[in-house]
Amino acid sequence: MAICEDRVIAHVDLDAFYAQVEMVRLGVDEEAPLCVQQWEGVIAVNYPARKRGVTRFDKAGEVKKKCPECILVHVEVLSEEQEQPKAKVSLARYREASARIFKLILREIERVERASIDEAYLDLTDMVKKRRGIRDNDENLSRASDSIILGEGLDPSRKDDLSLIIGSEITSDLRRMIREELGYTCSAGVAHNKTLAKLASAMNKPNCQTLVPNSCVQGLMEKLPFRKIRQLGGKLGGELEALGVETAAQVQCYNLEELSRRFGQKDAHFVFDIVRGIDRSEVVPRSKPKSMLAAKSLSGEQDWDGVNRWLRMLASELHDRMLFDEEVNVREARNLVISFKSGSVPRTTSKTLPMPRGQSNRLERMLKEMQSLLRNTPSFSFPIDFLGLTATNFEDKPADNESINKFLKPSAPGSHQAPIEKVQASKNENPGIKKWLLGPKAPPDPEKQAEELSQETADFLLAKKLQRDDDIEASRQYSTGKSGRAQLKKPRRGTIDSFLQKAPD
Ligand code: DCP
Ligand code: CA
Repeated sequence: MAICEDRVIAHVDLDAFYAQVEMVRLGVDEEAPLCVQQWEGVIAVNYPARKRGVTRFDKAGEVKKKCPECILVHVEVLSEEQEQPKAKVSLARYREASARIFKLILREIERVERASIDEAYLDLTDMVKKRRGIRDNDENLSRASDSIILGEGLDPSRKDDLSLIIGSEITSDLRRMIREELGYTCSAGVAHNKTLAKLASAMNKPNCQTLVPNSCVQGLMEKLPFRKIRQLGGKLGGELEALGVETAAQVQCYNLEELSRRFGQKDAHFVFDIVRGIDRSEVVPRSKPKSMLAAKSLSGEQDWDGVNRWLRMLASELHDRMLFDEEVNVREARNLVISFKSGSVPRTTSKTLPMPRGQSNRLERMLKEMQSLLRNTPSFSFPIDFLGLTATNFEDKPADNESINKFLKPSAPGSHQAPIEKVQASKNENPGIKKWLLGPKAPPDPEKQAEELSQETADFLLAKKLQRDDDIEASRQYSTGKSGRAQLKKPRRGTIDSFLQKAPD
């Protein structure tokens, strides 16, 4: 099969991310069960709590029943009113932690694509090539340090396997740095493309990395439900399902002609390749969010007083984040998208405004312009069930030599990290920063961007959900020991088995 690729790609995913952020912030013991709570729901569960049967679908009360010693930390609430319908939560702590992590990753790795708040793809190809040149005769290369290897093992005399071993060393070093400097554990997949790396990173959580040699890919596809492949989680996957197939290998039975008839040529080629573990998509250097959304589902606001109160709260949150972003990423949003849902209309409507320029008095100017726009929009009618504000269309600002690094300076695990207020206090210093990464400019259509953002979120959640059920089954029979001999390996620390047995989280 023509999957042999020269590239080495890693996918890094923080373990129980929000929960770890709270553990580090509060100095909680690593073995202590902890969940992050948002009102009555649970949004992150650490691994000690998962061991005790707690899942992300539990309510706070159920968590306490299952695990009375579990520490429940509520996400930050912005308003003084602590009641759900009146208050707005803030995810600033997690965004800040994410910024620190990406800063560290970018210090070590050149080509980084931010996939979500706690996930990144790394293209290690060039780094691997450089190291390979000086390490050809290094006997230690027969091992892949602390990784679980899928399939028949690795053969260091093969160029592709050797690259994977070196890639695993780089990834392992990076994970150690994240752990030692910031206090967080993460898991990783190392493979020859993004899709395989992403599949692998979830296989042996927490705090472990999994390698996907080319030789194991067909075996993996034999058992892999194709829905677990990130890009086949959505509509395309649904259409494939209608064919009555379940595994990636079953989809391989359809030739290109048949697939083209059903899905059109472009999708057919994509499906044909992906179910064989072939993915040519590039790691697109990008470490900054494409847009920023502050939103709230409402219980039918009936008048302007209620709507204005929410507009102010959302705009204020968005504005704080913009200030932080302007300093860290040296760029400014050019557009402001207001999205709303009126009770009588089934769809969400979005309207775009130019973002008021300059920081002085900007929050008030944003509010004034939004109110005026909504008052002149006939489809804006009470009751209002949803309001969302998106900052989009970012443009780089000229950088100066000052740096925001002080705000992102790692703090020792357990210590308090720089609060976001510090960043606001410095807003007039106009600091510059060495750009984190030269990424492509945001696409020009802000409404499309807002749509993409919500689609991204939906895809992300769906992909996560699908990932968690039983895809690891497919890999379980293809793990080997470090000897490289084929065997049905009992994974280190039983991580795959426990992952398989646990309730979906
Ligand atoms: N998150 C959320 N609501 C969801 C899914 C996730 O608020 N439905 C937040 C909390 C998570 C963070 O996003 O900590 C990252 O999501 P992940 O799906 O990566 O889950 P975790 O990092 O918590 O766990 P894992 O170790 O399985 O990656
Ligand atoms: Ca995660």
